[in-house]
Amino acid sequence: MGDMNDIQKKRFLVLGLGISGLAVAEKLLHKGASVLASDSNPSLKMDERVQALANRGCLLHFGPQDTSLLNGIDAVIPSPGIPPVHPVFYRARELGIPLISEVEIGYQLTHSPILAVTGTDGKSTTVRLLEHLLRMSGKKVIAAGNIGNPLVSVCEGEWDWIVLEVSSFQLSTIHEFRPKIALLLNIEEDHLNWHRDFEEYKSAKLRIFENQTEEDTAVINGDEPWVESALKRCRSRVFTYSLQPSDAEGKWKKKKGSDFPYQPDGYVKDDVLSIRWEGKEIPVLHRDDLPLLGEANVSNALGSILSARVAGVSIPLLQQGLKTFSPLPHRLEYVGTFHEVKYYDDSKATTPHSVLAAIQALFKEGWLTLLLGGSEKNLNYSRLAEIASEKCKAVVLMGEARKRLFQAFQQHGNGKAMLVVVDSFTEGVKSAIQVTPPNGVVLLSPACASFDEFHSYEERGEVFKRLVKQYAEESEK
Ligand code: UMA
Repeated sequence: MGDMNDIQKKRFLVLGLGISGLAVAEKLLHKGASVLASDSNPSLKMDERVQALANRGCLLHFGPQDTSLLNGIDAVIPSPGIPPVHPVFYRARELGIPLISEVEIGYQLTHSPILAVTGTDGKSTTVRLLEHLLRMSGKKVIAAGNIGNPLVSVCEGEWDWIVLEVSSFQLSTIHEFRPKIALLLNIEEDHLNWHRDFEEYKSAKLRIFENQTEEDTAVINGDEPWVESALKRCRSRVFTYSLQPSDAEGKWKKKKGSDFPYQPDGYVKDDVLSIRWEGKEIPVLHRDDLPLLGEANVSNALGSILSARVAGVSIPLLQQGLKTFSPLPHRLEYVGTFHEVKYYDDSKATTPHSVLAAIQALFKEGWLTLLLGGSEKNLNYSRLAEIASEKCKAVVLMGEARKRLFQAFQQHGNGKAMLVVVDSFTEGVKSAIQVTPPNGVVLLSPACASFDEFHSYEERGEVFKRLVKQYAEESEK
């Protein structure tokens, strides 16, 4: 992408002035570059940070974005949320104008080592866990990236480690981005309203290893079907981890449909999360001591243990850090027990894959009511419908996706779960409360984004918690 030393001579178009766009425009201006910043939303004109950009010489444009924005531009910085089919991106590619992600700019400007985490589900919890583990061991560390803290805003600080959450959107437009440690958790269908198809989404995720060399480390979930293609691409030192049990002789079973005989470096043995390190087996933590629910979290913890060990955290500090980690809100968060019913807020679960992980964590032969639905991401719900109709006693379908979800349950469900279709989120929560008997569990794990009724998954989760508590108080009166 060229040398960032001649940044002052360049003219950048920053497309989109959300969290990422604002931060990158500020940084480029600070570095002396010329910046034209554009957002399709004219109401942003009055935003204080936008005004500050204008005061520092940034050219601004609001409203419909056409290809004339590219006149005289050397590079375009796309906001991660704007899909690649945007006409300005098309034309830029035709003209040979590079598209450069904000993460790439941050990478070019930093001297600190980066531990990058990507995957479809569990990224943010893993990033926070790694931040906690590294901090506990006395390292100066910051969590950045897709977690909501753009890399460009922190890249010039003096850090022992930057733990960076990277999305497929951000990885699509990297050039030289080369994390010292790269952890890939899982790849499941997601964001098919942005990526052309699953293959393109998967390729974007695998780009996290693209520029690594033998001086770097890749940490890979060995249970994933793409593990072989990832391993073929990696030039870095590789560690894998797996939840697969070993056989009686201690040999690892081959994954179904794969001839790759891997011996994982992280695994669970006799319920203890363990690693093989410098030829020795090291038991790290009993799974019951991990303050996170479900198998998916055990898998992510194995990836985190290996990554943190590579980053220099000792085993005793790893053990202490894992035990003292506090789970993030809206991720299988226990809300409380009201009238003998347990409530869990998993509003962050915006893919079928993450909902399956939640069902697996909470299903115990008892009554489970699942609240499902929200805005559409064009994902495939067939497996979710199959498993949810088997393991849940009731499923409440809501939001923009309710019709497609209903069809999926009709086609792929076993017809055993009670299906309730509602028009609004509030109605959905009330229905879930009404149909769930004492000793049952109500789980909000929507498999969809929240934008049909809310600004964010956080807002949806907060509304869920408020409604549940409100209902409990009302029924006590
Ligand atoms: N816009 C245009 N033209 C368009 C469309 C949109 O100008 O054609 C403008 C919008 O009016 C808006 C801006 O672009 O002002 C939106 O930017 P954005 O959606 O890229 O969002 P940001 O606020 O910059 O936040 C982004 C990430 N958002 C997305 O990837 C959708 C944030 O991740 C991230 O925290 C932030 O950068 C800092 O890195 C959020 C997310 O949902 C949490 N990520 C996805 C996920 O985790 O599943 C990938």
